[in-house]
Amino acid sequence: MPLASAPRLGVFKMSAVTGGFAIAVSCAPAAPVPSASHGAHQTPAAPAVRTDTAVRINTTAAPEPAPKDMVWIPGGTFWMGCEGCGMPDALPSHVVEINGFWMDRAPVTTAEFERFVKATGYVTVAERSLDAKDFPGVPEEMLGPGSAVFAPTSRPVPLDNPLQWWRYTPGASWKHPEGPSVGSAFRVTVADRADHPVVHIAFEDAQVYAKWAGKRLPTEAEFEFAARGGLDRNLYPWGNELTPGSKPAANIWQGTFPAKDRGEDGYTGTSPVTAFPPNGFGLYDMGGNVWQWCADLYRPDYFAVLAAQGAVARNPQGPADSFDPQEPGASKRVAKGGSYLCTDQYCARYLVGSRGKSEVSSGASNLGFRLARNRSAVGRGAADR
Ligand SMILES: [Ca+2]
Repeated sequence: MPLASAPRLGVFKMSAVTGGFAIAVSCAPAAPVPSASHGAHQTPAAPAVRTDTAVRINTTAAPEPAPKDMVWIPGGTFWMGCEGCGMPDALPSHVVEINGFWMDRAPVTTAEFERFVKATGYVTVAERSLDAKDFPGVPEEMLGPGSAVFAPTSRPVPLDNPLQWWRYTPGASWKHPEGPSVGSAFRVTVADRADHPVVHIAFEDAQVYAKWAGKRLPTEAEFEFAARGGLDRNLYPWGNELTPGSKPAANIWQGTFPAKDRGEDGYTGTSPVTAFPPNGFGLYDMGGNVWQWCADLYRPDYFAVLAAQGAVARNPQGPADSFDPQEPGASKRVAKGGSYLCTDQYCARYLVGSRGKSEVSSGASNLGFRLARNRSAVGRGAADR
C-alpha cells in the first residue's frame, strides 16, 4: 500500500525522504487559505446584491412527513462557490440546480453514534490497528489505534506547519476525543459529549453509519445549498456579518490561532449541536463546530470544469476521481463547514461557499458528519418545484 494513502495517516503522511513525518497541509481539519502570509485571511467584502432570475428556492412543501430530526430542503437554483475569498478551489462561482431532499437538522451526535455502535458492534477506522507490513518504517506507536487531536501551541507560531498543533494520539477515537488519558471513555462520551457532534470519523465510518440509518451523505452541492439557508451569495450560512448584533453565530475560534482560543462564543472545543441558532432552513451547525463529510471526491478544478461547460450544473455528484496537488496520491473527499478551529487568521472555511477536503481514512478531533435522504417513493410523486 502506498504510504500516501496510508489509512488514518493523512495528516501525518510519512516522508520517505526525511524519515520523519511530512507536512500534509491539505488536511481538512484546518486547511490553510492559500495566501502570501502564512494562511492569513482577509474576510471578503459582502457581495453586491444582484437580481438574477436564475436564482430560485423551490416553494413546494415537503412531499411527506418529515423523518425524525430531518428538515426538507426544497431544492432550487443557486450560485455555488466563494467569490473574493482567496480560495482558488472555490472558484469560479457557477449556477447549480438541485432537487429537493431531506437533511439532518444537525451533525450526528456522539449519543447517536453510540447507539449505532451498540446496535452493530462497528469498530471505527481510528479504533483499528494497522498492519506493520503495509507501513514499513512507520513507528510502532503509530500503528496502533489512534487519531489526530488538536493541541494548542504554547506561543504564537508561523501557520505553515500544521504538525505544530496536530498530535497523532494513540487511543483517540469517537469514545476518547482527546485521547484515553483525558478522563474515562464513558464519562467523556456520554456525560460530557452526548449532544456534541461525533468526531474522529473517517469517510468509511460515515458511510457505514449512513447505510445502517437508511440515509446517505449529502453531495457537496446539496450541502452548500442547504447551508446557504435560502440566502443568495451571502458570506455565511446566517448572512453577511460574522457576528451579527455582536452575538456569536457559530462555534469558531477567537484569539491567536493556534495558541490561544479566548472562547468568546462560549466554547473552546466542540459544542452541543444546537448551541447556536439554525439557518434559514432550520439547520444547525452548517458553519463552525465540526467539519462534515460530503459524498463527492475532491479535485480543486471541479468548479472550473463545471463552469466551462456553460450550462446550469444539475445535481452535480463531484468529479470521477480525486486529486489534490498538495498531497498527490491521497484519496480525498470533500468536507464542508469548517470547525471550532477556524478563524479569519487561518482556515476561514465557515465561509459558506468555501471548500474543505480530507484524506478518506483520516479522522480528527474536529471532523464529523451529517446525513441526507432522498424523498421516499411515496413522496417522489410530488413535483420538485
Ligand atoms: Ca469557539
